[in-house]
Amino acid sequence: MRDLEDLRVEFLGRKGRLAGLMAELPGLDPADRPRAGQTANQVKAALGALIEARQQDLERAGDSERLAAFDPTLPGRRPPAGSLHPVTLVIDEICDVFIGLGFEVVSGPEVESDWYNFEALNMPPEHPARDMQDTLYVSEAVVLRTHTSPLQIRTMKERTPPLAAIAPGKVYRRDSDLTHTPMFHQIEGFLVDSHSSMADLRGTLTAFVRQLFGPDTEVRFRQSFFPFTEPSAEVDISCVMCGGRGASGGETCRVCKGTGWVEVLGCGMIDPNVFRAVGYDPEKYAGFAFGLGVERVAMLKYGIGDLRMFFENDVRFLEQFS
Ligand code: 2U9
Repeated sequence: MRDLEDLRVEFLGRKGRLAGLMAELPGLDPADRPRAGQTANQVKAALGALIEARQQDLERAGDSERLAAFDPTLPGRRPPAGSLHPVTLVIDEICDVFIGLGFEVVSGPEVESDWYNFEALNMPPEHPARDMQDTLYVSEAVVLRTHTSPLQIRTMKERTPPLAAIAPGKVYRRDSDLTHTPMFHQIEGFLVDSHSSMADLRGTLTAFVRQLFGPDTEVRFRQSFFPFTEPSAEVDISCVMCGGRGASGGETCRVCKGTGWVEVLGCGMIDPNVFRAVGYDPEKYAGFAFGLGVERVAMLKYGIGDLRMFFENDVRFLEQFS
């Protein structure tokens, strides 16, 4: 192909041999000029046609060479299949653990009335958690749910104990910085029966974190406060990074900041006022509840350092979980 192009330039190019002959035409006897010009043009056309024909031959030969190299039995290229988002994977895994413990999974609306989101959960109008800073209001008494707790309220109102359910889903808060996003995922769970205690809560959550983070995981409960539970506690597990030593490779562990513990859950015994709001007699029933942030658990489980990764949808991040 290259040689052919060289030939074309040599004979037919702007400074080629034929152009050289043409340049000599004005010097010829005027009587000979027309015939010489005609002959030169015929030669030019004939050469052009020969080169063109040869070029086509060569191209066809190249095609059949490529065709001969083509193996039609090779498997095709698969289109990218996509994969489940790490938040979905963690929700599925947590649901599986609780289903195994006898819990059912409930779901419901993301836009809630003030009553379901706050009032029924022992958060009267002046309660600080209802502050405009935290809540995205749709209208005066309608909000984007700030937690999945309204699902438990709905379940209790519709049914009678014994009940054990978990409620996974999106929640919304007016919050946005390096460690908070206006939308994140929660899983809350609850159990109501004629007899249930803090010991049941402790046993359930210990079994849960050991299935999720491994059988050697240590658990500790610290007293805390939530409007909807009394007493309340926060649950720490031994650090997933350093195994509770507080350091790895001689350096202070960056996940637990050297404490050996990381917080994963909030929990408590359901407040009697919550039972009254749904029409349950607090003398007759007792129950426990707990809640966790899914992104936080996913960060601990997969060693993800930056919350924003979950929402950027960079395929290079997402395909690591398939
Ligand atoms: C009902 C009664 C009680 C759910 C609970 C927590 C403690 C808790 C946080 C964990 C991290 C929310 O995502 S987070 O910011 N949750 O600490 N949640 S007890 O208690 C309930 C729920 C429903 C009817």
